[in-house]
Amino acid sequence: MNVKKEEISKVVKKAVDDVQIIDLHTHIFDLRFKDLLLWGIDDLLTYHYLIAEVMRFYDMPYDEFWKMTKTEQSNLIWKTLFIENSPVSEATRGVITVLKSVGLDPSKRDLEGYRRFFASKTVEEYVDLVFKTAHIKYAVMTNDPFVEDERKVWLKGGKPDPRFKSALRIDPLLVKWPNSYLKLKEWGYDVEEKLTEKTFAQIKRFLADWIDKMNPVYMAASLPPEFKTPSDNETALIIENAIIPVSYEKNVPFAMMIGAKKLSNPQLKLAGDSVGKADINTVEYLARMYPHNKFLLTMLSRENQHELVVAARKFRNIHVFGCWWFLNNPSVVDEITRERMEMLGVSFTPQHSDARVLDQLIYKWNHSKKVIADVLTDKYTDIANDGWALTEEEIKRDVEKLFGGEFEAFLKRKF
Ligand code: HDL
Ligand code: ZN
Repeated sequence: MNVKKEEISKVVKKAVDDVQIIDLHTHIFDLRFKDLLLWGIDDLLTYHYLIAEVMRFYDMPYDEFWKMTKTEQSNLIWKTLFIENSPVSEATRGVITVLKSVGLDPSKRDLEGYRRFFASKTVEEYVDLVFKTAHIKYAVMTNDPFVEDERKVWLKGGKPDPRFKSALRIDPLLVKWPNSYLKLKEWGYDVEEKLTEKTFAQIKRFLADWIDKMNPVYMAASLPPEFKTPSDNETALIIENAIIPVSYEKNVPFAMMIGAKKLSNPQLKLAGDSVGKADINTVEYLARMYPHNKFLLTMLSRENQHELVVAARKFRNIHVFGCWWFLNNPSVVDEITRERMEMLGVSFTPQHSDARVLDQLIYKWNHSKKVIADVLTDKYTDIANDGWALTEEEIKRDVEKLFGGEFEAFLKRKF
């Protein structure tokens, strides 16, 4: 490594270590939501990624696993993925990163001792510990008004924790309309299954009501690989006739998370979703047809990544974020972050954690920051070697943009 690179690497590492992170997509909850917030070793070990991985080592019927208690599942995962086989996958490695980061000794392999540590913590203490350890300024939740346990918390109200912001998640509205229109009727919205002007107006009222209630940073939906607009299917019609107008009127961006193939293996339940290449023409159509709307975009297929970056170059109302789900592995995060930076500079958000278990904020960010810092160091070294004199302040400025500053700037823009 030449001298310049070592010096630059030190400055980049410090800036990335110190930056207060905006985590713009997670599945964690503030304390109003009580048991919906998952945390601690047994929730870490029974993360659906590890359930998919552990089942690969057994021929037991899936139901035999599902009948186990959480502790039994956790014990099986620990034995299989950590003791009988080395924890070299990203999700198993993540558990070790968490144990070490909260002051436990992974070399002890003492699952019962780890359980005693987490049992000694209150959830309030642990939220503080995790946010401090992971340097999280705030995390954006995933808030679905169609989930009864969540809905009742929103209806009750209560003081939000400023470290948790909301995102209005509307998958059921878009991909399960034949069911969700009945829920809207029950809640007092005069909709019918047929998508008439009146029904669109009532869907817009529903969205506006929930935006007023949640004050979301954005509206979001996970959309399948076959998602297409323009189209006369319900998903496309509701997006163009309800989501997009409300998104503009309320200045609440629409986050499209495209490429998730739901329940490819239904026997794995939440762990059963897969991935498919989606149609970038749909993304470009929406950005082109609605230039005053703001779209957050993440796509699940590695094969969509390069064309998504090109689309973002063409449409400034697209903000690309995260290496989502099956892409959140160091080898892929490195490739995607490099191609994004090479075509977008710092006008994107390289990562979100997608944490489902509070503790995962620690490992998902620890692992991603290492990769992002390496990419930045290489890019800075390239220009420094050609005479571009960088200052520490400029590196700090760029890092703050990449870890949420540019996202917040995008939210403020009016196209
Ligand atoms: O739809 C989503 O937000 C996905 O992130 C799913 O929740 C998925 O199960 C997941 O947790 N991916 O990391
Ligand atoms: Zn998610």
